[in-house]
Amino acid sequence: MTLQFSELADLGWVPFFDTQLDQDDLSATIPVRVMAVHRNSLSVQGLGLRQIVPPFTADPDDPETAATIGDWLLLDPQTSLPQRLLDRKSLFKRRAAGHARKLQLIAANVDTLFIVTSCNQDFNVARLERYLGLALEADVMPIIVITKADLTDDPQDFVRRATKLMPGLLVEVLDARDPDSVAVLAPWCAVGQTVALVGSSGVGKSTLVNTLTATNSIATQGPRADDNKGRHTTTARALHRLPKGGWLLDTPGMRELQLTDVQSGLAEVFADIVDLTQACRFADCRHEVEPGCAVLAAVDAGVLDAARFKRWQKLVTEDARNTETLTGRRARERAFGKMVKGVIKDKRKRKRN
Ligand SMILES: Nc1nc2c(ncn2[C@@H]2O[C@H](COP(=O)(O)OP(=O)(O)OP(=O)(O)O)[C@@H](O)[C@H]2O)c(=O)[nH]1
Ligand SMILES: [Mg+2]
Ligand SMILES: [Zn+2]
Repeated sequence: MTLQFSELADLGWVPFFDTQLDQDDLSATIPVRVMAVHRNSLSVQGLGLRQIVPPFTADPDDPETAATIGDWLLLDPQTSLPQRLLDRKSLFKRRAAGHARKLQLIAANVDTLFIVTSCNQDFNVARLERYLGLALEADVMPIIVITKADLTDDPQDFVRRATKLMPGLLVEVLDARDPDSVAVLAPWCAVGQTVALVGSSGVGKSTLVNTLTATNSIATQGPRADDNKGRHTTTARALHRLPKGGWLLDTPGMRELQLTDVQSGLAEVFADIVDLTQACRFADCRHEVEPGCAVLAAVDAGVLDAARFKRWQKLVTEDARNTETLTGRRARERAFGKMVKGVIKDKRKRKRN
């Protein structure tokens, strides 16, 4: 069963979402995409429909089921209230800084992540690997976009170094100010495609967005004072239409994405090392001093780059630390939530009797 509406495809609807609907859903509800998130409401868009609806969480016990930007919802046409959150193709999430480390959803159903760096001192393979881990963890296809090609004699050297990060990785080098140069990104900006950008300050993200959208709607930034005030030129969380028909995610949250819960993403970036660990003599090998360590052997034999191995170790340690504390906390929070619910139920029962 397929929804034959090109307008939905325009919004990013694909068969993956069709398969989640039965005949009743189709006749009784309207699929809409969350196009913008406001403090206390969502802007949604569907077939000939633009509307503001209240926030929606499918399972109050699970913060991951809160509708976020890019999500697809089924609306009840009578009440205009969201009824259901469709499964996502991809999800960016992060743990907020600070003590509670609350889960924040950044965006759902992004197809492509442009990992932006430039042909200068910003180019840093360890940082790129982190971003790759984030993309793969979120189930989003990463593309390395290297800007400022015009400022170096040998842009291809940067391409070579980036391409080595992962087998099959796509890398583009360009001048972010030049529409002809930026045109290489067109395939990922076409109708129905949703793209997002990450990268350090000053690499040219806003410049790239301006060129992609052929406007000056998103301010580029010159050097600025180092207090963080006024730093986030773009504060809305919204999907913006690209001239090629795709959607560009614009949210400050992408800036704060960090390395939490990204084991599987990292395992993909460093698949070769993970494979090697299978051959270590001890299942709990830490690849430090253990006899029969296949990873150390590969480094010794010159098959595995020692610096890359070090970066992997550092990422894995960091991730383990983050995840461990989170799992513990989450379990406690769940237990507490259940307890509170139980008490409330109890009270209600007693009142009724
Ligand atoms: N020569 C050259 N300059 C560029 C290129 N891309 C960006 N710039 C310049 O680099 C500076 C920073 O670019 P922005 O687009 O503001 O960088 P940004 O990534 O948005 O930075 P934040 O918003 O701070 O995260 C601007 O002066 C741009 O004009 C490029 O490909 N070539
Ligand atoms: Mg910017
Ligand atoms: Zn080992």
